Amino acid sequence: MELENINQTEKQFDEESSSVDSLETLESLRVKFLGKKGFITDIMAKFREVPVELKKEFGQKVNALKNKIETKIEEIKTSLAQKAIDAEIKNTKMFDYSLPVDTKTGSLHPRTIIQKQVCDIFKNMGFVVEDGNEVETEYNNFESVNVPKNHPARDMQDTFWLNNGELLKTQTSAAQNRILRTYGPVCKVIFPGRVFRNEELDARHENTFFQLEGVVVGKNVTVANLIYFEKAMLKSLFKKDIEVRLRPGFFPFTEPSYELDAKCPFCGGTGCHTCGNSGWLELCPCGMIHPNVLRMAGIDPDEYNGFAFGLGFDRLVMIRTKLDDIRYLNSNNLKIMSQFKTNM
Ligand code: FA5
Repeated sequence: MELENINQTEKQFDEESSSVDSLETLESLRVKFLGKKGFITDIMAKFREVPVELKKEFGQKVNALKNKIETKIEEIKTSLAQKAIDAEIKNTKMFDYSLPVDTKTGSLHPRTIIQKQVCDIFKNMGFVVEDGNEVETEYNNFESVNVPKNHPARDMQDTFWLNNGELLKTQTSAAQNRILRTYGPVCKVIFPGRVFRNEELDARHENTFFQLEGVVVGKNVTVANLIYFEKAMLKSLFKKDIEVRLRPGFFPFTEPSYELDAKCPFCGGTGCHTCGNSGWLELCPCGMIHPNVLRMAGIDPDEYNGFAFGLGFDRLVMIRTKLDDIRYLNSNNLKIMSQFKTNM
């Protein structure tokens, strides 16, 4: 009778296990047959009632059935897991290497693009393109361009000083002395670079921005030459005449000094927050190189003269790209930066 019960249970398990299609039904099956109140526990509880001569056979058969059920349940579990993986793979869009490339290409920073364009324009006018350091000596940044210690002009540029007495250059003019020594006395050189000033930030002011400086030294160089080069550069860059104005300025390294402003392209000159309501963007301070600066670079000011300019490069990029806030240029804001392509 008890042996018959084992056979019945096995038959029932075979039937029910053949239709299991989920982990939930498998778990119910396991509880039904192997759980504390399951069939196998029930059968084992009857061991005491089995006649002695059948006990051995009964014990072996129950153990065999228990092992079979455990093994089968593990098999079904593995097979269900595999089916789940197969279904996931089937539903996943696989990478097809034969499809045409659909990747977003990056673009250069607008500052990089426009710097290349401006450098090319100056190169076409016979200028050499040079470089400068970002960490500079006090001598190069100030003294060599006629700004001695305690000169009030030092206050015009709030300086980041380093512990070793050097500084983050506040102006590209810091490279003038080295460049004039290297290329002078007859030369045409531009030198773009990043400069640093401890300034309050607003739509026109950054603490880390770019300038593009230029020097021309020769015999009988005039202010008319300076204006010609500036206008030629702007015309070439904007492909049209840009309205500019020249007003007197002051720089210790130039005499006379001027400020070249461009008409604000955002408001057309009526005044807006980008131009500080003045209608003009201060773009390019410039002037005739001070004799002291030439002298300190080993050039005789009685024989040679020249002009220098220090284009506010980020302001130029703003005008060219119609960005109304200089802070975007250092923001790494891809939404904005990715709009500018190499062919702009
Ligand atoms: C100078 O730095 C001079 N070295 C320029 C110069 C060179 C004059 C050679 C004469 C001869 P200034 O401090 O004005 O000058 O700065 C030059 C330009 O940099 C400004 O016209 C402006 O366009 C830009 N600029 C100045 N401060 C900032 C700032 N905080 N953020 C962005 N641009 C600035």
